[in-house]
Amino acid sequence: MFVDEARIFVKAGDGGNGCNSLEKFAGKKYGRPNGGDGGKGGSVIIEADNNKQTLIDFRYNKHFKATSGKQGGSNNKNGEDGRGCVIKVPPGTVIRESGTEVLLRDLRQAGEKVLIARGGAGGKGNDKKREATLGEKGEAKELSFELKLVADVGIIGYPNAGKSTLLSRITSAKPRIADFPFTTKSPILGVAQVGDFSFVIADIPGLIEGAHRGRGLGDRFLRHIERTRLLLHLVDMSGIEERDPGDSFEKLNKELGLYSSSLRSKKQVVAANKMDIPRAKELIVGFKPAGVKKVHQISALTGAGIEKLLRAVASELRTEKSEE
Ligand SMILES: Nc1nc2c(ncn2[C@@H]2O[C@H](COP(=O)(O)OP(=O)(O)OP(=O)(O)O)[C@@H](O)[C@H]2O)c(=O)[nH]1
Ligand SMILES: [Mg+2]
Repeated sequence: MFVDEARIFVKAGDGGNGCNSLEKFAGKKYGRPNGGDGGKGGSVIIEADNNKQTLIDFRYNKHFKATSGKQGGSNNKNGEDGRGCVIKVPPGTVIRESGTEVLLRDLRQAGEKVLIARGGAGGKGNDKKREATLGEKGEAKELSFELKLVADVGIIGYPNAGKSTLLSRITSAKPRIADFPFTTKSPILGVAQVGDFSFVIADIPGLIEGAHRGRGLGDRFLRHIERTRLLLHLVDMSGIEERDPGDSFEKLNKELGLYSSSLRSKKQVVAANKMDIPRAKELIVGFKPAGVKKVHQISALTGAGIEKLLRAVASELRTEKSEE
């Protein structure tokens, strides 16, 4: 199951209390203070890890606690520090404070980590203070996670347009392909290679008009292409679905705009798919979407035109990179 939202609770360890203790000497009325310090509480750390692909781990396991520091002892013995707790999340996890939704951190790359709840400092023993002090409380937080996959290119299109077929042809990913809409139920990533250049491409469930109102599988998967640098807009040119390709193209872009203006303004490479079907050759003549300089004619099934399409995508990504 693909889970891309989660809510968890974290609690850092409390600091151990300082110790009040007096070293007794024979014949002396007052002893020398020798209470040790309390140990520090462990902190909670969140780390992005490539072995994690979704937030499914957090469906049932929602509470994470670091251990508290031990109390100080007599003979100037300091308490042991608490152990930290490391939570692993997939790269692309956005961490917010639950409720306020204040952004705490966006962990994009594997290995990136953040200290999210600090352990409490240990109290001082009476060997340092007149009176031993209490340990501080460790921070406690409720967090919300949102996973936004990190891909360079996102494939968008109506259900059945051939998005998964294309992904399976250009990467080693093995998405389900079938002759009915909404075959793909969750995003899938693959790595495409063009010469020595490679990029990550995401296949997401098909979109339909009204997706922003929840029609079809809705627009909830669009978050996974929000961070792409380029969209590959795949249009079914076969006419099998009784859809006019030009009309579909416009409608899908409208849906993108209704979701977010930044998604709508993302650069698109447009490809007409299923060009192996004779009817597609007739329909392509009338397919002149406004503002689109080139429409790549491909067949994800036979592989025709794919090589050229990939080179165009790679070159767009390269120019964009050099502009950065
Ligand atoms: N003739 C022909 N059929 C194709 C081509 N590309 C895909 N198909 C067929 O179209 C159907 C849908 O393909 P998918 O790749 O599952 O489509 P999708 O866009 O991923 O669909 P959803 O996951 O439902 O959004 C399958 O039966 C494919 O075999 C093509 O270039 N030519
Ligand atoms: Mg699919």
